[in-house]
Amino acid sequence: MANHSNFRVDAARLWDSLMEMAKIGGTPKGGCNRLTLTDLDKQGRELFIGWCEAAGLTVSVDGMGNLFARRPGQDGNLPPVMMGSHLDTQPTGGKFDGVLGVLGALEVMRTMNDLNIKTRHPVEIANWTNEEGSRYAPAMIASGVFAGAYTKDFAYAMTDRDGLRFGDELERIGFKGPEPVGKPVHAFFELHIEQGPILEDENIEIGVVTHGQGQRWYELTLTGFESHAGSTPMARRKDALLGAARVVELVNRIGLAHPPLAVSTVGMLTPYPGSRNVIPGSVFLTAEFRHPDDAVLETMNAALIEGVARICDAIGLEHDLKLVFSYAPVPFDPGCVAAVRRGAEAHGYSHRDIVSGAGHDACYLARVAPTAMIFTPCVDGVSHNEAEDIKPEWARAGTEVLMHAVLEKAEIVA
Ligand code: HGY
Ligand code: MN
Ligand code: MN
Repeated sequence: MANHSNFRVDAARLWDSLMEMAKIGGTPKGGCNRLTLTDLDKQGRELFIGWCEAAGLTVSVDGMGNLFARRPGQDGNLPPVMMGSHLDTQPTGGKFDGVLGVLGALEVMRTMNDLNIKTRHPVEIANWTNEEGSRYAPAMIASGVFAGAYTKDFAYAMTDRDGLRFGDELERIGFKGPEPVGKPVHAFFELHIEQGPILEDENIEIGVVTHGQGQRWYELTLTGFESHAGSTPMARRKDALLGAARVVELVNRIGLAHPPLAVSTVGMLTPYPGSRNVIPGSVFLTAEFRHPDDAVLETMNAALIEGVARICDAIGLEHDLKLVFSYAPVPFDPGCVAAVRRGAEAHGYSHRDIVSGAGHDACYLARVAPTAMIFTPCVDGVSHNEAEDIKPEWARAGTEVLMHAVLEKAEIVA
């Protein structure tokens, strides 16, 4: 195997691209608000496509808006080695969640061009639509359709809080592409910030991701009875917001009951009608659990169902509890994980094995191709926050390890 441990990337060029992309949907606090299928997402996609075409890559779009930028290999009939992530962000997201993986992959392509590297397999960058799941749930829907976890029609029918359909919005921004969703992939690698504190706390440059933890996402509607805040006696109320408050406490208690790895969160809570002198008649809220062991997720699920029923009985509320997203813990491919580890060692970067707390498109790609992830530290472990930040040297290290792993699987021929 050709020695390609000395390939350095152009860290300044990568950083410039990251900062340029961050201007699209940039927020006053220095973050990014580039929600999926918005005009800002369209602008980000178009900027990325321009860069890919300037690097001589051929861009294609599939029926879920997934973007693929292809660099030919010696044998065009072989399935590509793919690397990528997502350009969509949370509403108060950062500059690097997802974007580092897409633009790090572009930097790998640019460096391969600089060094005139030829590979046996084609190499492709992927930008997966709607990884975040903020505007449209479930998350990772487009890599999920690519991996056969959902149908395209299911995805097209998803609606956001304003009732806008995924399929219509994809068409509106001009990225409902002609390519079929799903194709053979030789191997997939995703570079991503850790979004947690472990690597920085331990002063480690590279996370060799062995697993993605499992997740369960819920939507819950509590229904009571709107009535006058001043003239309704306490004993005669059906206060949906009181119920929601107890559910928030329940969800937190369920997470705390499975230390040290379980996490539980209520992220959205919308009372109706939202008038200060009306007892809320209904509340919409979301809950989510995560853990590396599916049996623990099952126990948390049961505790939620029992707890919500008990709370509603006590107050006299109706409830509709829906599981909207669920996947079991994902082990990544040992061969690809070893390639990542070899990349860190070849470049002399400190590294440790780590389980991903966040979900990623790689968790679905692992169903259809040998897959692994590379983590970089992030400042104070902060992500899904406008203060999200990384050091340029971390971006360099992650991108060089990505390049090493991709070239190992794509096989250098010249
Ligand atoms: O929620 C997640 O883990 C990812 O950011 N979609
Ligand atoms: Mn992400
Ligand atoms: Mn995210």
